[in-house]
Amino acid sequence: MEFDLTHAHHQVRENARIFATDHILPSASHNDQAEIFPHQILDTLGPTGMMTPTLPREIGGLGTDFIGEALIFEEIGKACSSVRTILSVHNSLCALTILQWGTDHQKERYLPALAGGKILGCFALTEFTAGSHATQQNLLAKRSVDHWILSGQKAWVSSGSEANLCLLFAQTDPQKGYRGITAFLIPTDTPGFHAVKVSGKTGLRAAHTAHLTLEDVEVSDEQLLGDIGEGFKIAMSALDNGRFGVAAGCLGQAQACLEASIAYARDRQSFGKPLAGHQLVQGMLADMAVQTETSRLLVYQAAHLKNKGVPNTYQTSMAKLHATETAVTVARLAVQLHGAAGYTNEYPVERHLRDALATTIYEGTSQIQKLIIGRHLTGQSAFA
Ligand code: COS
Repeated sequence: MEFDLTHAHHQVRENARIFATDHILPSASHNDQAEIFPHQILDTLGPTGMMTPTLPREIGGLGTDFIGEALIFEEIGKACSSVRTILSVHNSLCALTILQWGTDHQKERYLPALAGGKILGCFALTEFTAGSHATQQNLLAKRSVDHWILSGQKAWVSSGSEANLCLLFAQTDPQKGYRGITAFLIPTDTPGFHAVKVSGKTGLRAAHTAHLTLEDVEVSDEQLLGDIGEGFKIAMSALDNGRFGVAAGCLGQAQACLEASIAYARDRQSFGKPLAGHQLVQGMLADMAVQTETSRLLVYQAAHLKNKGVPNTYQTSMAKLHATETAVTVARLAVQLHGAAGYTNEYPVERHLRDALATTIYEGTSQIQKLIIGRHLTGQSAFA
């Protein structure tokens, strides 16, 4: 594995850092408090190609590789995990899945618009009774002459109330279990498609989450993504990309909390010297740094495998598990190190702590990641 970044990677990171500093960070706290979905930021981000980092330049992406994507998501995650969440769903779960599984017509129709930020994508797999147990899909797609009629509900869909295009999974043949699940591409303005924003979230408050209800939504065969019955495999392949983006964003959150803590510890005086001179504070910073750097290595390892196009579910789950749990631990230590001030929105660390809590739950909980890792190590499935 190559540890040095190329000149192009440095450039990608610098551009992402400048964008995040100039356009994302200034409104991150306000958008969080007021629950404002950052449409303006996305409008500015679209033309840069950074909304879909690995898509080719010809169709509006940035044309970088997965290390480049990790660098962008790290920089954006440092500034605002809500924006990074929106991008993870848009790029990793929606656009990249269309790139991998779509027909030429679907790619031509959707990818340039997704890449340029002209439309926003979301991903609807979870249901009220199908979270970790994702094979238990209840939303039904029934065949009717030459089209499909979809009815049922989806839960906890990131960007569900804001997106224009929904990659949605439905049961087309309940007798076949997960082999009866099929993926559909559905414009959210299709009659019968309803989204209701969830309120009262602890964190990621600028990244709106919605519950969806589909009432006899009519969908054509052209809107199938992949073949009938291939949906679960498509969902799992999408999550290999999604979990990677989450891990990279959480690396950014941990890095932000570490940097904020170092700055605070150097500045703040206690017992006649800077906090940074106290042994227990140095111990906290050392723990934060080691955990953060371990996340970085795991994210880069997963990126390296993705660049080679080889299976990476095991390494991606390790990166997701470690980086999300680390973001929580490091943000928690950062709040502690900042003392009472860290418990207010005067500093960004409390926002990072609230935001990080969601990342150990969405796109597969930490417990699910451990069971995927355990299955890889033992050959035994705890899900069977
Ligand atoms: N890429 C492509 N195909 C995959 C895959 C992957 N990463 N992982 C599994 N598959 C395929 C398998 O090959 C299998 O297909 P075949 O039977 O044709 O061989 C099929 O998918 C079923 O796989 P598996 O046996 O692993 O399914 P399980 O029921 O054991 O999966 C877990 C269990 C828990 C891993 C899965 O349900 C899961 O990831 N749950 C969490 C869901 C989640 O993250 N939800 C959040 C949604 S987004 S907020």
